[in-house]
Amino acid sequence: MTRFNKIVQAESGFGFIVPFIEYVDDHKLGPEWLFLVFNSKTAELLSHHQVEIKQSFPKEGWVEEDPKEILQSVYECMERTCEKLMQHNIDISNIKAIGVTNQRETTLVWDKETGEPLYNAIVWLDLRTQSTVERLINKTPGRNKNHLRHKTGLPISTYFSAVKLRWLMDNVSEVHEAVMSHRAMFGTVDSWLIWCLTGGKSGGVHCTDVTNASRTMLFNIHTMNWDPELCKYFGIPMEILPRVRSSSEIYGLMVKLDVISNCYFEWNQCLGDQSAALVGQMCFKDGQAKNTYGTGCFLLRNTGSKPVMSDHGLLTTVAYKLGRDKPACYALEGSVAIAGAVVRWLQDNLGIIGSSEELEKLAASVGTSYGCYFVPAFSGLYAPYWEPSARGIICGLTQFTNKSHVAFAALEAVCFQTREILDAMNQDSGIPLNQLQVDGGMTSNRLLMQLQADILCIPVVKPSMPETTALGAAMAAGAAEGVSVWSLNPEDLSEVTSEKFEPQINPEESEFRYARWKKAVEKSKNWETTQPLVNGNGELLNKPQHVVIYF
Ligand SMILES: *[C@@H]1O[C@H](CO)[C@@H](O)[C@H](O)[C@H]1NC(C)=O
Ligand SMILES: *[C@@H]1O[C@H](CO)[C@@H](O)[C@H](O)[C@H]1NC(C)=O
Ligand SMILES: *[C@H]1O[C@H](CO)[C@@H](O)[C@H](O)[C@H]1NC(C)=O
Repeated sequence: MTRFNKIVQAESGFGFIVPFIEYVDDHKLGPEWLFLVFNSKTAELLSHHQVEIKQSFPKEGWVEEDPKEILQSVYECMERTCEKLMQHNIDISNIKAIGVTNQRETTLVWDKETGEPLYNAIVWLDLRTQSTVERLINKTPGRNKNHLRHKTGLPISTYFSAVKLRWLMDNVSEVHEAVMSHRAMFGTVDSWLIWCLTGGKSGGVHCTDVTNASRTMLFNIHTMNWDPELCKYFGIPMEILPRVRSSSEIYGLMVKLDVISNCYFEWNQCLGDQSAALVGQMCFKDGQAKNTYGTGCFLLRNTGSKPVMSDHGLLTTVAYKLGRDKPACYALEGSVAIAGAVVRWLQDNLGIIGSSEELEKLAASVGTSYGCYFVPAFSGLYAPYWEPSARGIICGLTQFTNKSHVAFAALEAVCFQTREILDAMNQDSGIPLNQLQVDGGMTSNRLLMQLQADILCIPVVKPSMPETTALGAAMAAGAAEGVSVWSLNPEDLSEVTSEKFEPQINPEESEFRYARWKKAVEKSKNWETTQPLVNGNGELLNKPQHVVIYF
């Protein structure tokens, strides 16, 4: 059992246990569900269980998950966790609230009368809606992908739920019919779980929180409501949308499950995974930022009660709203598509390493890339470039270069990409960040953390406790009105113990390397063209490729 440092004090101080359901997509494993139970007095992890779930890839660029498997794996996690708690003589009737963290954007539609999902969940990084997105953008004045940004904070992209939902209504007859006959319910994974766990077809609660809603493209981040104009734009009937709630309140009473005897869960709560990490990292103040290193990287910077519209390709998103009457807090967000994924690529596609630990060893053995730069633009470049035609390159190779240098360059690439987003954030907000808080699977790589500090020229701070996202969700659940086993007042929170990586190279060297990286990025651009290549007889030589991700 992992012991966490004491970081929060319970208001009532009785050590209630606050579990949450967590979705993890680390770079080492497939996605999995966890059920974790914390002691709300000591923030100690009491017990947990995890179950891996499958993703299917029916066509190139398509990514799906089975909603029933998601639900089953959550049930299994809960059951096993409760068994473990009972083995340790912990009274599970102390469980007062459940939180959930999951991916945003992933889109589900189910039938409220039968309780059955009508199609697989379409996962956030699925690219099937590319042509829909292109069509929508072509229809906007000036072919402007930022046409809806003033309301949503988002560019029109395959990333967000609205286009996925549109695709389901157009292409899946069961979904179409259910929508026509008023039986359809739409939701992200959290909505699906809450609905099922609060009774499903017999009175389940259909809701989501503001952070998930803000990533559908149907939600107005200023009014904090579903927007009738946006719904009309995408042709989506508002009756299928979940009710939008704050990130920390009681959503409903959990039904007693067959699988868990003697276990009465009372409340539900949700918080977006990235936002949960922000809460778990105690980034409550305007200007604080954190980076989560997983398959990709997600940087969030708290901008307080004010939504800041980005001029540098970042997303404006709702970070959290901790209570029904509490103000919403906004964030600027930037994503690096390929971070941990580059480690997997070196392992699975090139076979030059056997594990991610080996990568760190190899890279550490040389301590330099020896002038080698690796731009992993496997699916184009994201923020701040938005160059869908870019492709990955490894450049600066010499006779001397070996796999250790390439390994080092791969780690550096994660750091350079983070710096690019941070620079964009600094420009948008006008105030440079003075330290970066980090979490996620890759932060166990100490070399990476040191490199990150060197390349950013600011300290990188890593909490000693790894499960910050989970703890954030549990804290929001525990702080909900009517539960109140945790206080989220900054004065009540003691300092998180953390490890700090200070920059160790001089800023000139850092700038020099960053400038070289930028040069490498330039070389990666304009590689893949969407123009089909035609031979002398007008025959197609290659199939047109549309690996285009708009932001
Ligand atoms: C989905 O529906 C759209 C609009 O009707 C159509 O253009 C597209 O070809 C369909 N895609 C698939 C995979 O069926
Ligand atoms: C790569 O080259 C460096 C410098 O010559 C050397 O120290 C290192 O062991 C080499 N690594 C591999 C895997 O050959
Ligand atoms: C919304 O999406 C995020 C994914 O980032 C998830 O963690 C959260 O639990 C979802 N739902 C709610 C109600 O918060």
